[in-house]
This record gives sequence, C-alpha cells and structure tokens, in this order.
Amino acid sequence: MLLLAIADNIGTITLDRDHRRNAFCEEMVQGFTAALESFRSAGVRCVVLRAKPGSTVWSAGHDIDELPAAGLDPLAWRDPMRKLIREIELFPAPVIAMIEGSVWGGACETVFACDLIVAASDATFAATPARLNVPYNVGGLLTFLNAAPLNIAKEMLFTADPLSVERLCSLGVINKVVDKAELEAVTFAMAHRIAANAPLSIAVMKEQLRILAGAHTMSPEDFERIQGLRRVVYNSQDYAEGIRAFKEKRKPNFKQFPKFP
Ligand code: LCV
Ligand code: LCV
Repeated sequence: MLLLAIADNIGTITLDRDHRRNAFCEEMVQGFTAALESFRSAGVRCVVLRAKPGSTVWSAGHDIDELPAAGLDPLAWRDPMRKLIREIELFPAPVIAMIEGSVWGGACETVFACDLIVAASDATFAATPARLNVPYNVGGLLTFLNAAPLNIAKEMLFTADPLSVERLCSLGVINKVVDKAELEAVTFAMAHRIAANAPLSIAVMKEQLRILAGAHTMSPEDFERIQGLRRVVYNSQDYAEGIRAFKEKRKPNFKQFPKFP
C-alpha cells in the first residue's frame, strides 16, 4: 500500500492503494509507522509524502469501510488516521506533502499536519465530515485551525466543497502551487535545501512549533461537553445513514436536527 525510497537523506513515501483511491486503512497506517521508523533509523533529514505520478485522487481520506458502526467514536485517539497524524507531527524531520489530484476528508487534515505543502495547480481539497455526518474530533479541528483562517476552515467543513489550491495558496494554507510538470523538481529542491541544513536545530524547532501550535487551554467541563455533543452525532441515525449512503453510492438523506443549545 506504500512505496518507500531513501536517497540523499530524503525519505519518500508514495501512496499505492489505487483501487481504494488511496483511502487510509489501518494496514496502510501500520505501514506508515514502520516506514517512519526505518527513516528515523536511517537518519533521514526530510520526508516527502506523495501519490503516484499522474494520480487524479491523492487520497480519498479515511477508509469509510473501517468507520465503526453508530455508537462508537469514529475518530477516537487510537483511530488509524489520528495515529498517522500524530506520527507525522512527532517525526523529528520536516514532512513535505507533495500533492496532485483531489484530497478528501481526513487526508486534508493529514496534509495540513505535514510541515510544508507543494501542490500541482489542478489539485483540490475537500473536507467531508459534514458529507458523512461524522463529528470531527477536537485535535483534528485544531489542525484545520492551525492551517487555515477560521472562516476558511468553516467554509471547508460546512460546505464540504473542494477548494482549489490556487485559492488555498493565496490564503497561506499551501506553501507553493506549481505546474504538475515541475511538482517533483520543486518539491525535492525544497527537500534538499532542508536536508542541507542542521537536522538538530530543525528537529527541535519542529517540536517547539508543534507544542506551541497545540498550546490551547480548555476546561475539563468544556471538553466533556464537546465529547457529549460528539456522542450525540455518532450515536445518531444520521451517522449510520451517512455511511450507508456512501456504500449504496447514493446521496444521504439526513433528517436529524440538533436539540442542544
Ligand atoms: C473506502 C473508498 C473511499 C473511502 N473509503 O472512484 O473527514 S471525515 O470525517 O469525513 C473522515 C471520516 C473521512 O476521511 O471520511 C472519508 C471521506 N472521503 C470521501 O468522502 C471521499 C469518498 N470517495 C469519493 O468521493 C470518490 O471515491 C472519489 C471522488 C475520491 C474518487 O471517485 P472515483 O470515481 O475515481 P470511485 O468512487 O469509483 O472509488 C473507487 C473505489 O474506491 C472506493 C469506492 O467505494 C470504490 O469502491 P468499489 O470499486 O468497490 O465501488 N472508495 C473511494 N473512497 N474513503 N472506500
Ligand atoms: C558576527 C559577522 C556576522 C555575524 N556575526 O560581508 O537566527 S539564528 O538562530 O541563526 C541567530 C543565532 C543568528 O542571528 O545568527 C546569525 C545569523 N546570520 C547569518 O548567518 C549571516 C552571516 N553573515 C553573512 O552571511 C554575510 O556576512 C552577509 C551576507 C550578511 C554579508 O556578507 P558580506 O560579504 O557583505 P562579510 O561576510 O565579509 O562580513 C563582514 C564581516 O562581518 C562579519 C564577517 O565574519 C566579516 O568579518 P571579517 O571581516 O572579520 O571576516 N560578520 C558578518 N555577519 N552575524 N560577525
């Protein structure tokens, strides 16, 4: 499900699960963990995360077939995508997301959790919890908030519409947008620049920025209220309907409305 390579202190992970549009399943995430471990032992100084050249879908996000039935938190701490995002954030060298094609759902957050994003000009990002009636989790929403202005995060999350990388780059969400023909050259040039600098200083600054970006206070009461509200969603009929509709390849018919202030 992943192709790995190391050259010039740069580790490359290529998503290779075309038949499921590179949806992230548990087995794929286990492969990520092993790959990053091998990169760490090899002293890799920069990681490039990419899809195969010419991909029209970079990743379809969380593997919907692995979402739990109603009643269980679909994005709990041990969920594979949550684990993947933590691994990217904790890896002691920069991870550059090299994007071509469309990016969906949890894959948007995965890319936003990377340190740098270089995208081909035809790429798009679509956040999809509202399309499936999934109650995104607090840490995940913070990743969106650290990547995009609040109103852009809301537009992505509430409309579930694909946003162009041109627009996201103009908003500072994406580092560089290039013609597809230059995507590899520009990405790896940046990776080489990083690999030529001091790995220790970069690793420590990356960890400091992770801690600073996550430094938000929240009262235990607020956290418990959020978890209670999320439970209403993943316990709902509409949660089951969202997943069923995807599997039946039809538009979901959401009927439920919030009964909380
Ligand atoms: C499992 C899939 C998937 C998939 N899982 O090809 O962010 S949250 O909260 O929403 C979070 C829970 C999350 O990330 O949920 C996943 C959100 N992702 C999506 O909503 C994208 C769902 N996929 C699509 O809209 C289409 O597959 C795209 C537009 C990505 C590609 O369309 P295309 O016509 O090229 P198919 O739809 O025909 O997909 C090929 C096969 O991959 C499966 C899909 O069911 C199909 O399987 P079959 O060949 O068995 O029919 N597939 C696609 N995405 N996320 N399976
Ligand atoms: C002492 C100097 C310096 C200098 N200190 O003229 O941000 S952090 O964490 O990195 C932080 C710790 C920090 O700010 O570190 C300093 C970072 N600065 C740099 O890396 C820039 C170093 N300097 C240069 O790259 C060049 O000096 C520039 C491009 C600024 C100017 O080049 P130019 O050819 O015009 P010289 O390099 O010939 O410098 C003239 C004299 O000033 C000294 C330099 O060693 C030289 O001394 P000598 O004439 O004795 O050879 N010098 C320059 N910068 N930051 N000394």
